Amino acid sequence: MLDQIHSPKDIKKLDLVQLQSLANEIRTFLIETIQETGGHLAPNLGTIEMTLAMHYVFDTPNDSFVFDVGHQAYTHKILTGRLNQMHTLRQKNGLSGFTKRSESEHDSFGAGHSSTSISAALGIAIANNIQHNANKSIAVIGDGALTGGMSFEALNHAGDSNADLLIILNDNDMSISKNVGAMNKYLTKLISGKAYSTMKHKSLGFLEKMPMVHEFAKRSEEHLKGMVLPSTLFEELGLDYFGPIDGHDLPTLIKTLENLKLQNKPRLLHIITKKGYGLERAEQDPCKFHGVAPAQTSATALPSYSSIFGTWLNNTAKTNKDLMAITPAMCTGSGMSDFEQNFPNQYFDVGIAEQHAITFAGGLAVQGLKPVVAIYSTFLQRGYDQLIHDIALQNLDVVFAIDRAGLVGSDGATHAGSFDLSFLRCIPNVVIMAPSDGLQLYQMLNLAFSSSGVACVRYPRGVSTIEDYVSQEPLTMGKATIARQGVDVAIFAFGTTLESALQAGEKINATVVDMRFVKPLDEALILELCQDHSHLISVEDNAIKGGAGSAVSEFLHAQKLNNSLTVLGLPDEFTEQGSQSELHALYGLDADGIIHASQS
Ligand SMILES: Cc1ncc(C[n+]2csc(CCOP(=O)(O)OP(=O)(O)O)c2C)c(N)n1
Repeated sequence: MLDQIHSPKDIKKLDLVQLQSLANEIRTFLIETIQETGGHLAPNLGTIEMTLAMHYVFDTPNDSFVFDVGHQAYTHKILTGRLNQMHTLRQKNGLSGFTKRSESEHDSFGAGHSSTSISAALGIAIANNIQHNANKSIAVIGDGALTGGMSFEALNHAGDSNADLLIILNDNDMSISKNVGAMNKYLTKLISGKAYSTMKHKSLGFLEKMPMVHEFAKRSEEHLKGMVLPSTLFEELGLDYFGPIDGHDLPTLIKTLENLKLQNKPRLLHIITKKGYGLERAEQDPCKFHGVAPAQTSATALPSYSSIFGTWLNNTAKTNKDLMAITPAMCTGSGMSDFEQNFPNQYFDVGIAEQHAITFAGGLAVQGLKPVVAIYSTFLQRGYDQLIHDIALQNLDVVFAIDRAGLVGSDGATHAGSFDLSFLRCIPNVVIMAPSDGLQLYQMLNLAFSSSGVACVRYPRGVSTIEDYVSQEPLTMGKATIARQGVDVAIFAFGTTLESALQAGEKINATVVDMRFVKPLDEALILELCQDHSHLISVEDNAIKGGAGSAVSEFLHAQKLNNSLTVLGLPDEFTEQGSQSELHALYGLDADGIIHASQS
């Protein structure tokens, strides 16, 4: 049946039995395809029935679906004409792993970062109203994404509006790891038996005021679970609350959505789903199956940068009771699973709340504790003002362990850590270190932890080139080191671009410098090398604009030095998706790209 679905119109012709078989087919297809391509397996297995029901009842692209994060929208992609491209998922020139406006008219809002859906869908709903069209706007948000501050800001606005907005809360009790926080506990209480029993009574009264649905409500006992429950938190905020209902029960989903389609106030449908639904091992370990690697990923014994950070955290906490590690919902990805077990009193998963994570660290710091905020480069963008206003301006002692800096690969532009050097370098009081390997990462974390003020260590996704990395050998703040002596051409390599710089340096007999620090820059060494190197090349996996090469350029200009400088980095455009090595080649950051730059 799957082959016959070319657009959402095709599923509207199906009866319930056929829809159910289509759900099964999609499940089998997703399990097979995602294991090959890699991608968000467990989240997508949990949203098949919901998405089918949404497309059955509503009409995209006139009606708008806004999927939060967009990582659970594979069924939506399949139903909107992208089935035949699914094998290209997350690859260079292939389908995005998230919703993307340029990919389909059915993707009404692009995503990748969490907790934006209610804001965007509310904007669409209010625009629909202003433009006098009756199209529907639907946000799909997970219980994890609901922990993000923007969701609350949007609910605050939505509940006070008359917008024709439907929020579908996809509650699977999981973020990537187990979901956290008071809101999560509240949702659990809502779906408990106690809530159901009061709901049944109250909901019928509500429905009797609505003749169109009254008949239907009487018919369907199961549907009563989908009726309005006054006095939930959402009701108090001004939204009608419906549910909870079983998010894998297609008939109930369809009936409930048909009912909700008739309404035009801000309303929230709470559905309960199981992450990984239908695949036993994913249901058992939804965290592991949140995202899976492509089939042909080669196994390596080398440690990832995240795991090196995790080891450093464990080792350092043994002798530092003041160390407090904070993650905004990225425990596993940040290499903190062992730390969570070993040091539960020094560990805080604050939910998908980067802004809060940073200011919370500031609060710990003013009391003399030593916070370490583990955060992906791309998600640090969320906490930029907090970093400036709450941390740097007060020159608080906070370490930022910035993972996934530079090109991250198949997650694409939404997740690329392309900008951190640019946006950090301009903030006073901030030190920025970029290790060239795992050993240096360990040493830099030691240096960051022992120095006062704001210390950022940014490191990439992937594995270090070396196996042994635990070292108490101190590094000197702001000192670069010459990794290879050559003539005439000097390559200033920032971070892990050192490897390509050394390969290029061998070929063209260039001097290669492991810069280590972006701020403070080793100006003395640059001055020295300017004397007998006419051509300078800087290399970084960050935007050229404002990045580390810019820092070198600013310095040369200030010193009135005329050495020619070629700055290699990311161009002034959002980066592609693809493997990291494909992208390094594409942007001229591999050895060939550096050699090419030395010849121009
Ligand atoms: C701002 C931001 N921080 C962190 C992430 C990483 N992230 C992607 S999905 C996810 C969990 C989302 O949980 P939920 O909304 O419940 O969806 P589920 O995967 O459980 O369906 C997280 C933390 C992100 N995408 N955006």
